[in-house]
Amino acid sequence: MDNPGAETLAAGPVRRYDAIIVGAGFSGLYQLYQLRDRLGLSVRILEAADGVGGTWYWNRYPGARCDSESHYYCYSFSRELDEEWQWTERYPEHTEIRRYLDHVADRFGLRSDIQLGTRVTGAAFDDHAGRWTITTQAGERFEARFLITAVGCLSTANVPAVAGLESFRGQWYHTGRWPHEGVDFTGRRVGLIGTGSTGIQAAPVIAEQAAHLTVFQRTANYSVPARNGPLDDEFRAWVRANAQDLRRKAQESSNGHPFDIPERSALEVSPQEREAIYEAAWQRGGLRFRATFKDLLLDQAANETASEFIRAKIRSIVKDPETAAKLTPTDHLYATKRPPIDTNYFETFNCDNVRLVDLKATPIESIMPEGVRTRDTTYPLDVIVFATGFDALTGPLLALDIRGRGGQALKDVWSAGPRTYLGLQTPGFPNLFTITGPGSPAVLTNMPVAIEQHVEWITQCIAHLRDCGLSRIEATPEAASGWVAHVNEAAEATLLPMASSSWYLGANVPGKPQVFMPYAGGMHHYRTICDRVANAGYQGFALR
Ligand code: N01
Repeated sequence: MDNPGAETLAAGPVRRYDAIIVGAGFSGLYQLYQLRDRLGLSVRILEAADGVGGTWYWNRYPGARCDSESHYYCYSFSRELDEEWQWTERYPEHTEIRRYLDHVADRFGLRSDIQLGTRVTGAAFDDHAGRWTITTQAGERFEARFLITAVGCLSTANVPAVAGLESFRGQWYHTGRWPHEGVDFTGRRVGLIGTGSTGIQAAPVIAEQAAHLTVFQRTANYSVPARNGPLDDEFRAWVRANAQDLRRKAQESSNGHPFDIPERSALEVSPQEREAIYEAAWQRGGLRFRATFKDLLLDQAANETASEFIRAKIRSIVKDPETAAKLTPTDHLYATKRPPIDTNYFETFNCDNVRLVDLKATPIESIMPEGVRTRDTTYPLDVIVFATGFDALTGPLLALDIRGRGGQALKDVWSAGPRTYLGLQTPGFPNLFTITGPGSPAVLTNMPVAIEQHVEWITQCIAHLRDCGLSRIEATPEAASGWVAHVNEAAEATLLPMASSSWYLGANVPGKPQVFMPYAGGMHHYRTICDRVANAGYQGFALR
């Protein structure tokens, strides 16, 4: 490497490193640890926020907690870290995840190499020097041989361009940029727009405090109870005793959860047996509901049995039949959009201070000074909460204004949708690695499992370059074309592309190319492909 182990201050204001990492969430922290402590490189993380945590730094909305269970929504690379950290709840709340990541940053001495409050606004590759120049909002400049984006998949807030928002007399917030001091809803009339995982988590908590809550729903959603609760010592001891097995199971699974997925079809058991299996999964709670049968995302008729089970639950929980009908999804199948889990979401609509507005029947026309105006009514509000999701996967990357060889902009190269090889690299952008980018399993997995795989692969790849006296790696156009075709093929083999309103397809952001972005072939399969590519001398990449 150019300056192994040391930061070099070149003449002028440019600071040089072996690698610059953008983002200090789960992926950035681990990537720093690997490159600095395992390879001895000089590395700096540039992070826009004033603290570590990535997604969890920003998502502090009421009810924000992880949908993966705490004992596997965490790193697995350090046994000591596992042994010293104690999770308190089945699903960790955002505060607890931030405490965990703060602990990781301290425990591994990472903070000295993290520069907070630093928003990257540009990155350009100098073909002659073979280096990236990274610029920040404050006008700082950095140079590095490797640029690694660890910007998360769901970090660019999607605030719909509703006419009149600026005229609103009350306060409005997006859940993904929640104020640190919190929001007091006491005595206030709140409008919540959006019923994805976030809106479904937030609605019951807001309803408990607010004078009145109006939920504006565009697409009705399926949700399964989370059944959150405190963890006890017996469970923690079980996790400790089975840590290796849990880790192996998560790594060998299709989506990074340590679940046993039975080798049975939903269609090969009797209706009574199927009902009993769904009922047990409903009582147990969580994303494991999706793992009750092997074919819920492969066979429409099999999926319909799960979808109908949840629809019946909604009808049985929600007392007002008209509200229940509006809350019942009919335009897509269960889990073809990211499945939420909840604590009393459907029950919330039985409260006197909660009402549901079906935006399919009466779309929002504008925001007025006094509230939200739909086609037939104005709803007076003091606070509007946008739980309207993110410009997922590509949004955070394009915001960096990355320019590769010959000055070509990533946004132009991806104008018809992302084109990557393994989700790790894009032709024309040498030495740029993307952690959990489009074309990788990313958002279809329990993220820490996908992140650890990516970080370790990138680290091994950079070590390989160094050991071979090479300085550059770039995906070939042929390999990227082949991979894009494979990503499409993998999606088409599932029911996932059938949900036309899914953010997996970019459908939630007006004007975004509609392409199925994550790799649906399974994390275990993806890991095997990445290992095979590396073992074959980085097949599909040009090295020099
Ligand atoms: O966002 P979403 P989210 N007018 O895009 C609606 C992760 N997550 O923040 O479905 C009116 O899913 C939109 O309607 P439609 C998780 O991966 C993780 O809830 O597009 N409504 C939808 O109802 C999740 O999937 C955890 O028709 C508009 C909602 O807003 C991802 O984040 C917790 C609208 C947006 O739903 C995103 O979830 C929470 C408009 N103009 C979230 N635009 C964990 O536990 C959008 N909507 C880790």
